[in-house]
Amino acid sequence: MSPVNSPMRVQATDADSQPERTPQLEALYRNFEQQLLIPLWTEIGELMPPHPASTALPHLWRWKNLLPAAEQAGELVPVGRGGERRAIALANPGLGGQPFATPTLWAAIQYLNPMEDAPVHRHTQNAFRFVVEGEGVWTVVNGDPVAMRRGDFLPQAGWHWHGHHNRSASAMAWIDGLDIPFQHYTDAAFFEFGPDEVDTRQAPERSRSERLWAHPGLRPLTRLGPTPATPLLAYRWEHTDHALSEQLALEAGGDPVTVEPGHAAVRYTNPTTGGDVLPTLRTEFHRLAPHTATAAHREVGSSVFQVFDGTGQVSVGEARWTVERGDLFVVPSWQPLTVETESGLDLFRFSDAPIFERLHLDRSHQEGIHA
Ligand code: 1HN
Repeated sequence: MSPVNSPMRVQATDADSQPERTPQLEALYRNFEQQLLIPLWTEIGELMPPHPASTALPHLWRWKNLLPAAEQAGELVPVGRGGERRAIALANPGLGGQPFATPTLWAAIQYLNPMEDAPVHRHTQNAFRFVVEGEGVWTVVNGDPVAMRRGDFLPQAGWHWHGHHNRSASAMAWIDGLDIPFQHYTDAAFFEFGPDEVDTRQAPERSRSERLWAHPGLRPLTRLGPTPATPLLAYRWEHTDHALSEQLALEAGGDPVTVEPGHAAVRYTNPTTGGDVLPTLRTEFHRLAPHTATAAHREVGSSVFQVFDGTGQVSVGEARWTVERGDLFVVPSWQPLTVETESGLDLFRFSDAPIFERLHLDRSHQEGIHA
């Protein structure tokens, strides 16, 4: 049914403002339809909502279901040129069956068996890996082999060559985040295959990027200019963990350094700018101390969270879940989020916030604070 003839669409606007459906008006609407014209007066409710009303839904994917599905894919589906990656995308139930977690964000679980290689390619989409368990895979980004271990965050900017290798005795799974939906809607994406030869150099303990960039507050004098994406290819768990435990320890000593009581948080940043690691993606790690509840918070733009450790209760809009290690959930634009935990909870988060900030469309609201 076409939009103009759809009773749903007309009801979405103020029915009193709609003209009487005379035969002449029906004829005009048919004429519009034939000419591919749509009058604003039947559409305005949906196009100009009083606040963001995402069709994306709050949704939870449980790691205990995701991981066995990825393992089965590991048995049944080879990885190689063409398919490129054994990545299984989270498809938001409000987004019409597309492989999109939110209107802007892709999230997937990726799985690589022992001795497997995911071939080299590059694309304009910005990407990262986050590892919730396991090790043994390394990713080679523009020729720099980078080991992947539990808790590590590995950004990889658009148009960088990359392939993944597993030469260990065990299979490994991790999550991928990319800005694929955003680049798809905006017709911005390019893709190229890389060489088929496999680069089997085992990743050293520290990648070249870490040897250059992973020294707090210090940068090479030959690399003083800003770069749009971070040159550091691995943010190691020991640093993230330590930064968060220090915030909570300082707070316990009376120093108000946390975002709210019991809630420590860090943002992964580009050391050349202090801004977000990737032009379109913001990534953060949040740690809630035991017996903590956050205030309800909402913001323009969407997020995906993965539980790294602990258990808790999460509510997003009308949805409420008990979450545990590995679980992934989606927070659509402007839906209020609250998190509570008795045991303590570690959460990795990624969002599209840099896009909205750069366009001055960012807005947020925290319970008790008037933004
Ligand atoms: C990709 O290159 C990776 O490099 C993961 O691991 C997921 C999804 C769509 C297109 C390219 C990766 C991807 C992807």
